Amino acid sequence: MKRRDFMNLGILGTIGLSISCNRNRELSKKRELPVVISTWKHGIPANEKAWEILSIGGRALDAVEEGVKISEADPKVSSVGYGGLPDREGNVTLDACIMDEYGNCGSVAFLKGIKHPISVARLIMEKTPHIMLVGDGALKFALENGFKQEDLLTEEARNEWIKWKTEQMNKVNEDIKDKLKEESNHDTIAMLAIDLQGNISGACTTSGLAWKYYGRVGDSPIIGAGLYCDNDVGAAGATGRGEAVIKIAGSFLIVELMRGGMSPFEACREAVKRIIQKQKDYMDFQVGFIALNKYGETGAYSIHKGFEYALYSRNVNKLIEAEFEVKKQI
Ligand code: SD4
Repeated sequence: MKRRDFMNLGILGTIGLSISCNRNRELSKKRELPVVISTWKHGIPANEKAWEILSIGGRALDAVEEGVKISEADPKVSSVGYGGLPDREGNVTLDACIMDEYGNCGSVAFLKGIKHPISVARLIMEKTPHIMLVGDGALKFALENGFKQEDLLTEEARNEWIKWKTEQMNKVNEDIKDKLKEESNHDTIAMLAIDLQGNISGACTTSGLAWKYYGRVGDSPIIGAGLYCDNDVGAAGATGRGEAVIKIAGSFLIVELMRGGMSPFEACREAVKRIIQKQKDYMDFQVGFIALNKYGETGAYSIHKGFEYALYSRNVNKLIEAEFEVKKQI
């Protein structure tokens, strides 16, 4: 490279940097905190709970934990906690993770019989030298720390499972037999919040895909896939087919794209495009992302039409349909 070209590049770089610094200064002045964003319609009551904490100056970490507990306890939410649809053998197995403003995180996977896996994840984060406990180990830890074991399979979820099993037995085609039911099972809650102090935390909790294999773990408890937070930049969370999200380290990717200057919306869209470019079967599954940056800006994007998210900011809690790449709704 010639010296002059090199100097021109240097000047362009400086101009770019100063434009982005100006934008950041403007955003900093305008930011209105707190803000909480979460996936799907049941994010509305979850946001409501989170807002009670955020609006009185509470910590984002407490807000996201208490917020998602509303979905975990709701038997009508068929992809989270109590009332979640079981695996193919009839077991409700739960995955969850949480991350705070210092980059601490905790996670549980393949946990059975505990209604609030998010609180177990938080306890692992705060009370152990570890990040992730799974299966029997996670259950043992929960019971030793005062959590109660209960049957999380509701009558409705059990009936759905029996219906699914009967349908499978009547099918001759092996391919169809092995297909997971996910089209109507996209209710995982990922919640991101920024508090009045400007600190960011996130939580993600799910019963995973219905009729999954026994022992299957999705993206939701995987730090960087189902959830990621960086207090200097922002946070992201995911819903939909976990395998697709893990393959691109979805939430980490979005935070890194925001670090590079993208808005939350642009970063979510770029992550969806990444899935579409590399995963040829994207017409068969849904993935939706939400993101929040340190200025309180939010964004979302999904592969298919139909992904909704709940946004509580400036004292208004509303349900918004995300923009999407493909019109076909699944
Ligand atoms: C999983 N991502 O276990 C979860 C499922 C989901 O809304 O998001 N459902 O793959």
